[in-house]
Amino acid sequence: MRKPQRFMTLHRHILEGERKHPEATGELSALLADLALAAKVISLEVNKAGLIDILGFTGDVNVQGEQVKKLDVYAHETIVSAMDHGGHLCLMASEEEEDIIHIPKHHRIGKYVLLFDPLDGSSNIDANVSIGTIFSIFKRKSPDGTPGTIEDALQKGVEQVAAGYIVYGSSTIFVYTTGEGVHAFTLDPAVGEFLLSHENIRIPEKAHIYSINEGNYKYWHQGLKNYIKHIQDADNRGEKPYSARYIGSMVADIHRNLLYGGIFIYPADKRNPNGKLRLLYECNPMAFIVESAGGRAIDGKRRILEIQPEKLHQRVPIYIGSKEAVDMVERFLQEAEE
Ligand code: AHM
Ligand code: MG
Repeated sequence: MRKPQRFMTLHRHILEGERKHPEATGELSALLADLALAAKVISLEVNKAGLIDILGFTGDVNVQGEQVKKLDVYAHETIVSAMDHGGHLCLMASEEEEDIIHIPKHHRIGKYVLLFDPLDGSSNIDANVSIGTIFSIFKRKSPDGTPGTIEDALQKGVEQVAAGYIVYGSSTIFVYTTGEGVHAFTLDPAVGEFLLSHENIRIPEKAHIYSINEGNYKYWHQGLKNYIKHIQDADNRGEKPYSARYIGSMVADIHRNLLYGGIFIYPADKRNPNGKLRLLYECNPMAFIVESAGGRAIDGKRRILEIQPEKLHQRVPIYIGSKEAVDMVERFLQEAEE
């Protein structure tokens, strides 16, 4: 990782990236800038989460007589209203909404598609644990100028033109890639800007952290049980032992593993043959980011990015992180099947 230049804002970084591509129209940059604004608004609200009770916002109506929204609904609505009139999108889809979201009439219809999970890990909010927004951007397949169709949303992850996440943690960090390096920007709340804090992140090839909900052990398939046992025994083989770290908030778990090296697993098990996490809103964007940082992401057999989505809210198992670790779990899963 190169030491960042000082005072490189997210906006400037995106523009400089775009200048390397003379064919670029500036639309993707503008779209990412709109998303960064939505992230700042959500971050402000996340930081106030614990105050709702203290300030007497009981029930559903706050002191101004406004409806108090659940934070995930608030995040969803913030992103939709920040993005639907920019003129860059032909449609959106959100984990919080069943169907695709069309661009309202009278707004320009653009050439990009935005898929997002507005507030992932929202069960952690009340405990002040990190949560995040995840996004994925594609170019449309349908003809320009027409309203987008579901086929625009159901593209393989390899077609992504950009993806990223925002983690609302001890600080707010915006991480994005256009496939050429993964970069992180930390929000300076005083100036209200995301400033470059980690340029060209490379995930360490070896993992020393594993992240999985071990409470589900009895439902796991044998290959996964064997793999977890194997890494827990690392020190018996004279190797550095693994640490278990599981926040239960995918954005925070993957962000940490991206920086320190690790594997995050949400497997298929005997109860849930497709795991829990969503291909379009969680797994594809994270797979694009982690692969762009030198890691791997599979569903056990296939590369996540090569799965053809069949429906908007499709779930897939995921094994994602440091390359060597994903290679190894893949071998254990295969061996148990033979
Ligand atoms: P959500 O989209 O309802 O917030 O659920 C997704 C979250 C992920 O952030 C996290 O990795 C996972 O659910 C944790 O699930 P579990 O509690 O089953 O371990
Ligand atoms: Mg989610």
